[in-house]
Amino acid sequence: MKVAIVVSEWNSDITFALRDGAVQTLLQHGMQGKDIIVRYVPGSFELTYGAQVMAEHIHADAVICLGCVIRGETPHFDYICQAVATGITEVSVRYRLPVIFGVLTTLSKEQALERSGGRHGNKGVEAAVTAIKMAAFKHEFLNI
Ligand code: DLZ
Repeated sequence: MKVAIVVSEWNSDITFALRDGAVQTLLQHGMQGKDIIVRYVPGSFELTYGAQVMAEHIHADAVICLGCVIRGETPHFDYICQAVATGITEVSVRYRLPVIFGVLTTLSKEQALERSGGRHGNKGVEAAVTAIKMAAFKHEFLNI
């Protein structure tokens, strides 16, 4: 299995914690480091393009998109969230590839911290588990 991870550098204290949670989870489930490809984009808005490039150039079983958009700090919060949600869905449909939405969309930095290794867990871990499940789902039908 091969998994590509696209990480937004905006709010990197949060997104790098999501990345670490995702990578650690994939390793714990038996993946090897060489099969986990991590690349970075400037902000969550660019996750769609990042996912598309990964889908085109890496023969991955799933792509995980990790980002963090904070409403209080982001005047065009709704546009970014809507764009990335729609964008990565389109990549998933177009390339017939599981593309996982690991983007925190929170009201405050505190809420983001709680979901990137705090009391609400780590969304990166959840994204990795979802990627594994969806890759297995895909393989089940490829083998029929
Ligand atoms: C510009 C911007 C702002 C204000 N806030 C965020 C944010 O909270 N989270 C995030 O991931 N990115 C943010 N960005 C950057 C945009 O995603 C994008 O990188 C720029 O608009 C350039 O296209």
